Amino acid sequence: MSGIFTPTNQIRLTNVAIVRMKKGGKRFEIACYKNKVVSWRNNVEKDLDEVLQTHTVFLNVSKGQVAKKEDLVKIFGNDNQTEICKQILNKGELQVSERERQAQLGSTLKDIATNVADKCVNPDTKRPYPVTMIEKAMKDIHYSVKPTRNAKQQALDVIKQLKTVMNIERAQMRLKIVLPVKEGRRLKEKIVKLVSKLESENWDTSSGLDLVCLIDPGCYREIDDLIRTETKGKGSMELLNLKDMAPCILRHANKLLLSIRAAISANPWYSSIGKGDLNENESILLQKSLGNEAYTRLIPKTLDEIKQLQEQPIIQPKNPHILHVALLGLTNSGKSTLTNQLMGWRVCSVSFKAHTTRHKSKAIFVEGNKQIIFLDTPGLVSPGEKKRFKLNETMMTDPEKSIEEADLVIALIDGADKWTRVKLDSKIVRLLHMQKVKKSILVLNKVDLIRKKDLLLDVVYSLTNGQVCGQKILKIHSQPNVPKKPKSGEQMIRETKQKLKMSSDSSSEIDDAEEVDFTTGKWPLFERVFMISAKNDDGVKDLKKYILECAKPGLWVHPSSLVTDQSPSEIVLMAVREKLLDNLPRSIPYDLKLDVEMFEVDENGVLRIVVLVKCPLEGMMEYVIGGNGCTIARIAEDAKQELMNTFRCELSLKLMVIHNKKNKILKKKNFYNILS
Ligand SMILES: Nc1nc2c(ncn2[C@@H]2O[C@H](COP(=O)(O)OP(=O)(O)OP(=O)(O)O)[C@@H](O)[C@H]2O)c(=O)[nH]1
Ligand SMILES: [Mg+2]
Repeated sequence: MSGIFTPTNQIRLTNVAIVRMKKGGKRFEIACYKNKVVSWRNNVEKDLDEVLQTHTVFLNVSKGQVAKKEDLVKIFGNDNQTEICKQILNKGELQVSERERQAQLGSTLKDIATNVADKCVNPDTKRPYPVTMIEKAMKDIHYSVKPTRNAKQQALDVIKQLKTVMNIERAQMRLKIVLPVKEGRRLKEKIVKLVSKLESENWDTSSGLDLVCLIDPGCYREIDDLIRTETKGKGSMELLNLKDMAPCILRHANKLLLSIRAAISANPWYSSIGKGDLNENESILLQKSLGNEAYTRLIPKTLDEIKQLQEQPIIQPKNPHILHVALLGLTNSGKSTLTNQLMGWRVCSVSFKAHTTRHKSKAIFVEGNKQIIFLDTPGLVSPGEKKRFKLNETMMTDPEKSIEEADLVIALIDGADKWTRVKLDSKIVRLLHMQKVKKSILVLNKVDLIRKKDLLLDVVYSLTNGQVCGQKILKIHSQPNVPKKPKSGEQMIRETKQKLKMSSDSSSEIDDAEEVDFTTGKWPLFERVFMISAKNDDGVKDLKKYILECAKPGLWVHPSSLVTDQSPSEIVLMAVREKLLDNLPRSIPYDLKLDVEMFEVDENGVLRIVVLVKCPLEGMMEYVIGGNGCTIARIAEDAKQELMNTFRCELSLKLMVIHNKKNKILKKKNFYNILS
């Protein structure tokens, strides 16, 4: 008799996390769901069925070999599979692959950093640190993540250790304590010893003592115990504020400005530079009064903050300098990565997929008396690409507008892309030619990906036609390693037209080409060449130094607090789009429409955001949501982390996946939401 025989003691499982225990000279294993073992051990998950794939003890889970009853009785003293599973689950060793272990450690490190950022402030500014800064500091102190302890527990250890390298403290809680007269007299001293600052103290002969104080969150339990046990329920404690953070600095600056203006307006030297601007004397006075706070920079979250920022006057420093820098390059060359690195702040969205940036945006950097405005642009696109990726019209015109505004143009080339690095794209050459009076520099990015670095010299030679800043440069190899790429139809037509010296009404490129051939892929007028890795922050310091040196005397055009001209909802949509691009296959992310449904700051200062992800097809919704909602949960979590780094505050992000057209009908049926 033929057929496949499956032994009865063989069970096959997939996608399992195995926990192994050696006992009595034998090895026993249990099959669990991924990510659940640690939750069980930390008491977060209490339902055993959510952890165990099956209440069965195995000898080998991968081979599906079940343990024999007699072995269980001999070694564990009984054959109760559930009890033995529990023993193994609690004491056994969780088996993970090296890749999984690294991924787990990475995500725990991020969780710890988020917890620390959430709990702590810089005591000087009373403002929280961004998560990325905490992560970096944790790496600097070589903090080793313990996989068996949860992020919250480890965060407390990390805070202690971080205090040795940075100015960090737990954000204080504000409490109101009310005690009857007798208990007030008896306990006041004890309580005062436990608080870090007594803000107010009121005695009333009838109601008793009323204290408002700031405490370290670590002392909360002790104070609570003291009041409950010693007053036998007569005293009370109320949490007024979970975190004592700095008040909105903009309001402070504006109020101060009004009083300064009122005080000096009678003086003869008062003359305003322009509407809302400050003259030098006002600026100096305001800066003196505000100290470093005059430069507190933020991305506004509330309408109030937006309004205040818009109304904020431009405080001119002494001897102000300014520079507009446009970043030009093909999609994916790293323009947004470089902008973020130069800013030291995550302002722009970055993704490995093409066409992440959809609009030009400004990122404003301030150092000393210099204001640098970086103009991040969408990657240069041809009409064909615009149609294929359903891109908006502005993506064609934005780079041109930015370059018009710029004083310095950075042509950014992906140095690791062997197809695009051999020739400057004709769209770049055309734009450089349009504004050739402007200073331009060549920046080769992603050099971390290039093994043979000397090859870059040939690339530079070829892109600059062997000339930088009017000087000839040396050629190392006889011929750069230029791969032959099949010519596009568009390119062949252009070349044929040039050969025939035809001019076409429909193509402005060809019109312009009567004098210059943009297809040569060379630009001999670059002032400088830089080779960098924007991602690894390699060589970016030198580039930044050069940019700062290029700044020219001139009034600042934006208030010093302004970080970007993108609206908060634009930032949110871009961050969600970035993570959709990173996590969804093929062209799906390009077909999704996004809408901000809710954006508000709650009473605890937590930014609450809801974004609608609209799918044109029902089938697409499954991809976006993923099995058990895991894809959309990952996207929400990743986008949340990025947004916390941008807004530098706590936030919750909810993504709702809905059908684009049948919005109303399907809202109930196909509505999915994840709260992260
Ligand atoms: N290895 C490496 N990757 C980089 C570097 N700079 C950027 N990248 C990666 O390149 C990809 C594209 O980066 P972006 O900054 O989004 O590129 P962009 O030019 O703004 O792209 P668009 O907005 O689509 O025009 C991302 O995956 C980045 O992480 C680098 O120096 N080294
Ligand atoms: Mg970009």
